[in-house]
Amino acid sequence: MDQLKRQAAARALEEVREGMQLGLGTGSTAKHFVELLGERVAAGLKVIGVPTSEATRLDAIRCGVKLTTLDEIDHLDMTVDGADEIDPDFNLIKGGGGALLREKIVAAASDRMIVIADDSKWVPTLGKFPLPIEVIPFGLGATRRAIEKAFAACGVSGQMAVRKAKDGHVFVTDGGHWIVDAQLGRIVDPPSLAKALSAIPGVVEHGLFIGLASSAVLAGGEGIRVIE
Ligand code: ABF
Repeated sequence: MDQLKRQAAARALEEVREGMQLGLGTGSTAKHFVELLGERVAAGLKVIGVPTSEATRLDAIRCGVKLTTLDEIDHLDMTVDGADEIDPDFNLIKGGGGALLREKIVAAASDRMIVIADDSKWVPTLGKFPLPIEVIPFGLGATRRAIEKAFAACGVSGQMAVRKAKDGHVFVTDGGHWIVDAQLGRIVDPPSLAKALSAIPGVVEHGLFIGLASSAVLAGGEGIRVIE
């Protein structure tokens, strides 16, 4: 599986050109991309990156990839990031790694977003993977009730749980927020659900990425598939 992820990362690397400003994703597949990019940088390629998490920031530094911020530059040419699920309309679920807020800010500032993944992430309908929703801890009860109403209005329902870290404490995002994971099973209308969740005051961001990805590089037993 790790080999497949590295192959997808290597294929996305072929899209990188000299001088590009790149969004650097988070997760095990994106980590391969950062490492392979680091090899190209060591060989003389000049690019600059904006990381989508503290983990990726540290990886990029370790790999010798020069970094900047979205305050210092006004756009990104391309973002390369992983996903938890991808549907045929390029709607995504992201956030299993907890970095969805920065990932979405970076993707939205990019001219293109390439999703890299092993082909188990390609699904006919989103929702088997629990939908991460980043929330403000204050007033969480009210926020959860509002989320339930949004689910009902969009024809979905399911259990919600505040994400825990490995040590058993509440998982805290890079932005200092919490994540609620919702087991929805099947999201019939991802754009409508995305809109409804974004309208809730206590929701900082959610893991539905709609209209952001422009292509997917999927690695499977039969090789690499690029879907555009
Ligand atoms: C990030 O990492 C996330 O949005 C997604 O949750 C996860 C995918 O991880 P992996 O590449 O390790 O499967 O892209």
